[in-house]
Amino acid sequence: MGLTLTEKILRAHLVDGEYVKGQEIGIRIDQTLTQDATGTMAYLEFEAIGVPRVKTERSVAYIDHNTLQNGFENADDHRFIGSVAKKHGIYFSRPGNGICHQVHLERFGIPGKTLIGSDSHTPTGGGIGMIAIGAGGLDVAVAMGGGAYYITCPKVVRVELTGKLSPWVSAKDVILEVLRRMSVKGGVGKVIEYCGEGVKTLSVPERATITNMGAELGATTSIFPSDEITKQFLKAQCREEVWTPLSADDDAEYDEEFTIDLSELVPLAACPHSPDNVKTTHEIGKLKIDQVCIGSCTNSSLLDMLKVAHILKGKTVHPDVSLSIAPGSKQVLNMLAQNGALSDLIEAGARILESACGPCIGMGQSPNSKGISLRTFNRNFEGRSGTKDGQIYLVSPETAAASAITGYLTDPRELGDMPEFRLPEIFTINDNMVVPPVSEEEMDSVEILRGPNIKPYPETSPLPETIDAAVSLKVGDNITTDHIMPAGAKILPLRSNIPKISQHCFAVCDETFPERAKALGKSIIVGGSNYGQGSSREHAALAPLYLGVKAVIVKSFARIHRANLVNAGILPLTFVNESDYDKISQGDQLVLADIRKSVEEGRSELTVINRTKGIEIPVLCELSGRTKDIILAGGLLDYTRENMK
Ligand code: MIC
Ligand code: SF4
Repeated sequence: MGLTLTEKILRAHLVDGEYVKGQEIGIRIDQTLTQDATGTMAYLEFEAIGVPRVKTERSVAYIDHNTLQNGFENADDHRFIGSVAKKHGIYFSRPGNGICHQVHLERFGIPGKTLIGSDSHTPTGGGIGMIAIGAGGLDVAVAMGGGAYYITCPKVVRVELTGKLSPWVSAKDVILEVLRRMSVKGGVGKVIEYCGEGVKTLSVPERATITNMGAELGATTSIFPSDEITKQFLKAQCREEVWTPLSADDDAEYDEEFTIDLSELVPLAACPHSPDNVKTTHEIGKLKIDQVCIGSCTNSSLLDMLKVAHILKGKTVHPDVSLSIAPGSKQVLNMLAQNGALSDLIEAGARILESACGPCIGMGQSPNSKGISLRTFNRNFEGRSGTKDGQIYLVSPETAAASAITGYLTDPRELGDMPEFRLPEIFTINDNMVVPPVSEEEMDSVEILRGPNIKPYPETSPLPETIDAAVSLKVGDNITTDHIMPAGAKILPLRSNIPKISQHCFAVCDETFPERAKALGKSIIVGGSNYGQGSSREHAALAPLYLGVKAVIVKSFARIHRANLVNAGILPLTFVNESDYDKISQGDQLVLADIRKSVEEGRSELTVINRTKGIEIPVLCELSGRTKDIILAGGLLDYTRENMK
């Protein structure tokens, strides 16, 4: 039996465990990336681990999220990250150089390599045939120190692409179709592998749009083969030498498969407030809009921007619409300037933003009250835009640009004939905004620049004998990390200060939570299914840790958040019977008796005693040998330190 591409790469990197689906495996990590909103904490953790130089083949620290500097905090964090990078062997991509995933694809990604990044959209690298996975900052810190990265050995889904996209239908519509079919939890425990004749019709930036937004499926990652098109892209980036051909064997067996005929796809949109709430633009109808934002790591490539510039050329943005555009990297912005397309955008009235995440993470451009905003981004969770009642629709750049002119949601096919958009034979290469690290001999001369807002990792403690604590919060299904630890321009500057940022924990659901949790001293959170979906931010675990949360009991977890809870030493439990969710109320006093002994003995079926209601509830505590030891030690940091002695 042949192998899937996923299995080939994972097997070649296997350093711990057996390649058995559903079991935990440890893989060697070739490359890492961090961004600034998760980076300060990741580098504090790296320092705490105490390895002097990164042991990866390539590690890059990007500054792209916290680029609004309306106070000293973000600028201090940038300086801190820059100094750590310089000292410890990490390349530093300065603010202005672009969004981590876009730049990494252009300048650093290598087919067949493994990459983990402290950002959930790291799977963008799958567009050139990498196994690229989003992870918590601490996992990235451990990988930089040479440690393995652990995942559940995934199932592999084959998505066969046939046909060719119709004019003005876009890669974004492909991934929105996959989301419509699989939902935001359909990818949990799986890698999505794209195959078939249709793959050859998609350029690397198009493939990267699809793998990027595979994060919204909850998938471990997504991957395309590395073929002649990949080679061309790398050649145009003057990196042809890193190319290798990679694909699945013809007789590879998959766990699931389905086909998408690209020629049948039509322009789609994800409606508020979930990326899988997908409808055709026709089903939604002539929706009047207030704002259009084009950019983000999903859709900010040169190809996307050239299409947008073509649509806007000679037109004016509708008087009722504010259009902002953030090209994904300095390379993209520079090439738009060189070929004149930037002028088309400016002439039309677009508000050009710096090459960064910007509005995608609520760093500016929040829409007006109840504002309807079309965005080429990947997430439309409630409140994420910074406007609580904002209505965000996720669309392709083509749909976004066409709508910016008409003032209502517009099917871009109404634009008529589409010219052929080609990637350049050669991109403009200038890595002058990437600072290389100093040599090992010089590292002692580098001073680490620590600003006053940078506070240490919160205190941890080993798993106690018994957990006897009240439920400080009960929430429903599909709680995102944007609910647990909101982002946005006001809160993001606190990412390096856990005591302060924890005051905003669960602000979207219940503003009284932090105070209540602190007053209780120790507590438990109860949630529904797909708890913790969305980002990789470990702050969604570190803030609860700081506030005394000892365990989280839910119907099901999203992958990265569950790992972050374990890393923070918080016990992740699931209901054996989902209906038992109804048997616990906020405020109930719960007991997990002899929990330390049970975990030590590796017992997975445990009983929670609800003392308030006088009932017992069975829960699952599914920990592998390694995660068991991490929980017992009080988290991954303590575990790693102990194991490195
Ligand atoms: C996001 O898109 O939600 C973010 C901001 O990039 C996060 C990381 C973070 O919260 O810093 C992600 O996707 O992991
Ligand atoms: Fe940045 Fe948005 Fe991409 Fe997250 S999803 S990395 S905030 S552009």
